[in-house]
Amino acid sequence: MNHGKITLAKFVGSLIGTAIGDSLGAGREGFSGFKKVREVGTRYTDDTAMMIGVAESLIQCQGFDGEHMAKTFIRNYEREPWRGYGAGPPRVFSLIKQGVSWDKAAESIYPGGSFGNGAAMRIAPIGLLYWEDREKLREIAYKSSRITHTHSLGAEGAALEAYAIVLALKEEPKFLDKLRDFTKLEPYKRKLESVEKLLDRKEDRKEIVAELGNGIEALNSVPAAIYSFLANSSFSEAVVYAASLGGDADTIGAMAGAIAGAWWGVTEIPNAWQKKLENREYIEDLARGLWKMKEIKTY
Ligand code: R7I
Ligand code: MG
Ligand code: MG
Repeated sequence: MNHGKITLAKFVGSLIGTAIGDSLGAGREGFSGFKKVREVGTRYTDDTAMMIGVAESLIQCQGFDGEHMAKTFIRNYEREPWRGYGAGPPRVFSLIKQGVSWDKAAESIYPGGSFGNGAAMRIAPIGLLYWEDREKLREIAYKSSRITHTHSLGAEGAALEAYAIVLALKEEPKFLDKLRDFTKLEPYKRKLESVEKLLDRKEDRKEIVAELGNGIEALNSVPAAIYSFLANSSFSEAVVYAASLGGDADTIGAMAGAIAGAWWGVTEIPNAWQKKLENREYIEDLARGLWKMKEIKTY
C-alpha cells in the first residue's frame, strides 16, 4: 500500500492545479464537441477567484468563519466582476450587502437553493486543511457551500470533491470505494458506479459525457472531474482530458486539476503552464499559509 506522505508540494499542487485546469478550460466553456485543449489561457476565471477567496478567509481567520468568507467573496467579486461568475453568486452577494445573513441569503435565489457546481469548484483549500477528519471535512464543506449553494446536490458535490482531494493527498489506493462510502446521496453513488464501469470499459469521450455529464450542475460535473483524474496517469493528461470534455470545461478542468495536483504535486505540473499562469506566486503563498496552519494546528 502506498499511502503517500502529505507534502507542501501536494498542497501547492492542488491550488495551482485548480488554476491551471481552470485556465486550460476557460476558452472552451460552453462549447460542445471535443477538441484537445493544450494551451493555458492568459486568465483564470471565477472558479480560481473563489478558490482564492476560500483560502484567504481560512488563513485570515485561522479556520472557517462563514461571514468572513462571504465578505471575502464579495470583496474579490467587486474588484474583478469580469471573471465569468455564475448567475447566482452576484445575487447572493447583493442580498448579503443588504443585510441578509451569510447562511440564509442563498436559500432564495433558486427554489431549493442552487445545485450548480460553484461550491465544488472552489473547495480545494478546505480539502487541504481538513484532511485529517472526514466528518469535520464534510461539515466545513457543507457550511462553506451554504454561502452560495444551499441545495443538497450542490453542497454534496462540494463535499465529494473535497474528499477526493483528501484521498489524492494520501494517494489512497481504494479511491473510488472510499468516495462511494463517503457520499450520502444516491444520485452521486450511482454516478460513482458509472465512473467505475467506464474506467473498466475505457469508453470514448462521447460515452463518458452521455453517462457522467459535462454540465454546470454539480451532479453533472464533479463525477466527470473525478473520472478525468482516475482515467489518466499524469497531471497534464488529466487536466487536458477534463478541459477537453466540452460543456463546463473550465470548471471540470479546475476540479480535476485540484485532485490531480494533490496527487502528483506541483513538481509534476509543466513549467511552461505555470509560467503563463497569472498570480502564480500568490496562489503558492496561499498554499503555504494553509500548510503552516496544518503544522501548528490552530484551526
Ligand atoms: O454554481 P455557480 O457559482 O456557477 C458556477 C459556474 C461555473 O461553470 C463557473 O465557471 C461559472 O461559469 O459559473 O452559479 P449558480 O448560478 O449558483 O449555478 C449555475 C447554474 O446552474 C445556474 O445559472 C443555473 O443555470 C443552474 N442552476 C439551477 N437552475 C435551475 N434551478 C443551479 N441551481 C438551479 C436551480 O435550482
Ligand atoms: Mg469559471
Ligand atoms: Mg465553468
